[in-house]
Amino acid sequence: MNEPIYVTQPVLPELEAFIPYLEQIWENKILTNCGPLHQQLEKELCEYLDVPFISLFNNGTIALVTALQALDLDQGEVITTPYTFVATAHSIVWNKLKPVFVDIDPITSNIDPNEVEKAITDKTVAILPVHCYGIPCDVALLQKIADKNNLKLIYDAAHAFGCKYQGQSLLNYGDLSVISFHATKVFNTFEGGAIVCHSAEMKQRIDQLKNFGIVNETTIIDASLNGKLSEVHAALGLLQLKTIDETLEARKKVDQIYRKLLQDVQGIKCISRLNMEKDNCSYFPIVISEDYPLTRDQLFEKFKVQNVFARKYFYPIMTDLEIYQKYSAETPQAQLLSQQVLCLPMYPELTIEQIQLIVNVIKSVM
Ligand code: T4K
Repeated sequence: MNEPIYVTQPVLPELEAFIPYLEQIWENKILTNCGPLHQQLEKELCEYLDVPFISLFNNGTIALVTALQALDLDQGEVITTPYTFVATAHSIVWNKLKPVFVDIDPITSNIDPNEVEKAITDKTVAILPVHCYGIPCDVALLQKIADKNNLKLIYDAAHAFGCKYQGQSLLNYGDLSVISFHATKVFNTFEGGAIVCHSAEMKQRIDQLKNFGIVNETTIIDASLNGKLSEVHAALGLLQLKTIDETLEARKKVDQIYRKLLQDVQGIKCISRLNMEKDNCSYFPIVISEDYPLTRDQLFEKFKVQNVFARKYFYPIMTDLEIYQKYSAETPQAQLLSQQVLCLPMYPELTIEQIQLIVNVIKSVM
């Protein structure tokens, strides 16, 4: 039996390279609260990602919660996609806002701007789309809708580290963008995340909110969380940045090989990535239609027998989860995609032999 192949495997630097950073931390005894490594990582990330301001967080979820809080939204409705990870919806509810789920465009798997427009009411305060799998949303149209209706636009860009689209970082669109640096992401700091914003004033507000709302010893601006990234995590980020271009290049190769080997398999469609100046190939989702001899769930089980652990990102959709059923909505495209999608293993160290094995499992029933 082959070694287990998981949906992803984190990239890690050489352990020896990490030691000097730990020695520095041990030496100066600054462990957290936006120390020197934290500041350096913010600076280097702004340069690498080509974004004006970034605030690091201990994970993407707290960053999402804080992003919504930072915009001071009056209690109301936030239009979002049901085809996502639960953190997107949780962040809305944590802010005592009401999620309004609308359907997706099945080609991109992202929120459908026409459906967004239809769902706007006088209670709507913001739109929270997700660049699912790192595939850009229709950023131009969404901005137009947000401007026309005076709504805030916050992107859940958890999957979109390093993507460039239509001449700039994908993270520059909207009022705020939130990234995740979780172990399963393209760029990881074990756990971590960040908010990208457009002004020094907003960065200052976010930095205060991620530190309990502290302005100074006697002033607290809001009841907010502790979202700070530690110095150890920041150190790892600095090291990961040194090899990120190689990481992205390796992912692209895996993506290309899969596409080539799967191009003629009846009933299997690889979700296309839009034409981007820079893509991160963060996931490799395939859609299994009725023309394929097995259902998605049967293929998922068949993989498991072969020690291959593909994942159903994203199934079930939010409105099918018991906790979100009270926000139910008609979203047939999201429903269908969630029943047909399977994310294949995708990470830089996946070998040609492993890709071949995965493809053979798919082809073996033809
Ligand atoms: N918004 C969106 C759209 C998101 O997708 C996410 C997170 C967020 C917001 C929130 O960001 P964070 O707060 O997480 O920063 C994973 C991740 O935990 C989660 O970060 C991610 N999205 C989501 C899509 O997937 P699981 O429960 O599927 O992960 P898990 O533990 O089953 O890991 C998958 C595979 O990865 C494992 O089978 C093996 C491998 N793995 C995983 C970990 C954690 C490793 O090899 N090493 C590891 O340390 O949720």
